Amino acid sequence: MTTKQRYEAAREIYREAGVDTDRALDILKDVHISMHCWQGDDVRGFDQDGPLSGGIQTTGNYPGRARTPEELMADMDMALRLIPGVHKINLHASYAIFENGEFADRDALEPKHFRKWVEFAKQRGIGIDFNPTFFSHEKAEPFTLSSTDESIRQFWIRHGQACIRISQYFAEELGQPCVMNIWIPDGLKDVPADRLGPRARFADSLDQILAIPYDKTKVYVCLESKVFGIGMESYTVGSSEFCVNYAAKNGILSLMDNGHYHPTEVVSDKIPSMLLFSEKLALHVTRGVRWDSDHVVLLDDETKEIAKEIVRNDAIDRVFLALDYFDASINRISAWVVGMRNMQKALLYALLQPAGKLKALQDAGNFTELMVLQEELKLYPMGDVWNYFCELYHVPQREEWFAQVKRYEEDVLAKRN
Ligand code: RNT
Ligand code: ZN
Repeated sequence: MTTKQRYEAAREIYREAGVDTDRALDILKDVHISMHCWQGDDVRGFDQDGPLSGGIQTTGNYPGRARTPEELMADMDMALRLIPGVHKINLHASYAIFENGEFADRDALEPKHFRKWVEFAKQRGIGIDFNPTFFSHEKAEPFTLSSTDESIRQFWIRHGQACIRISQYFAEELGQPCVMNIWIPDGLKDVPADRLGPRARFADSLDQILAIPYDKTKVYVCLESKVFGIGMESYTVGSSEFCVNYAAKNGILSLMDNGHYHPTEVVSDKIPSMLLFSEKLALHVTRGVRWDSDHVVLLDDETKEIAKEIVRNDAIDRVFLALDYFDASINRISAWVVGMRNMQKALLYALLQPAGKLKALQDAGNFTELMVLQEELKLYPMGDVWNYFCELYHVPQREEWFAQVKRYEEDVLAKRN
């Protein structure tokens, strides 16, 4: 049987369950996911040689890490070729590209330092999202926007402001909004004597960053919270309550990273509450494993639940989806492709649920039938629908894409050392 014939058979099975697979694929093709550049080089960036700091860590030293902008761009291209649809790329300020021997510190970054990224995005017809980099820098230890040292705090405020200008440049050049996410690693390893002071300074710093003029229809500033970091186990300045309240009060977006909460807390459950009170929401989709918050996204239950909350609440246009993980122990291009395709599969899974029927069962108190149907739907032939989607958008089906990554590893990655 051809892929199309399999799809047609699957379409019939879903149709009987009240699901329109053609419509699902039509919606899925328009979902743009922001692919994080930092998976390609273990979050090193191009503006300094120091270690990765901020309580985040990559482990492993799989060969072939991108060492230059050209290598990173080539690797991202390779990944994007294997992912159906049109997506965005997500950059950090530390990925500035300095030309002709010049250098600018984080507080002096300008749009021109990202000219090559704009060129890259333009040629591929994709957008760019952005992140100020408040880590991996000599001035980032131990505090940034919550520092008691006024000159350090001002340095990072200028960095935030510079990043807003760069984000607006991306939006204007590329004709699509830029999501700019602020995350700071500030926190304490052990029991604080003052939890309020750092947060008050952080709030004031954010006020100063946001005080510069910018176009809110072009730049969506977000604030990402976190419950812990390595070396910041006892206290983070940017806690969940801080970030959600600050964002709501100041007209910016909350960004929820599903690796940043207590272990039994799930972002999927937070999404509908956020949607009730905020017009837009941003997500970092990732996978927490014990102490780590940044494993490659799998097609696991929580990823599917996140997708369901977005899809069945009709919020595809209100939720900005980005991936955030970094694994240096496996082929880095595969890490991207697996995560991106899994996010799409999770969305497809959600789109293939008879949402109205399931909701009616819940509302009517038919919990037995609700469970029966939800469980049976898990083995419906989604794979045949997914493969057809891959065929439609000219990317390899099933694990066939991996042959291309292997070849690229032999031809390109293995030659880097
Ligand atoms: C860290 C945050 C943050 C970073 C990236 C590199 O815990 O999740 O989003 O991972 O900005
Ligand atoms: Zn994150």
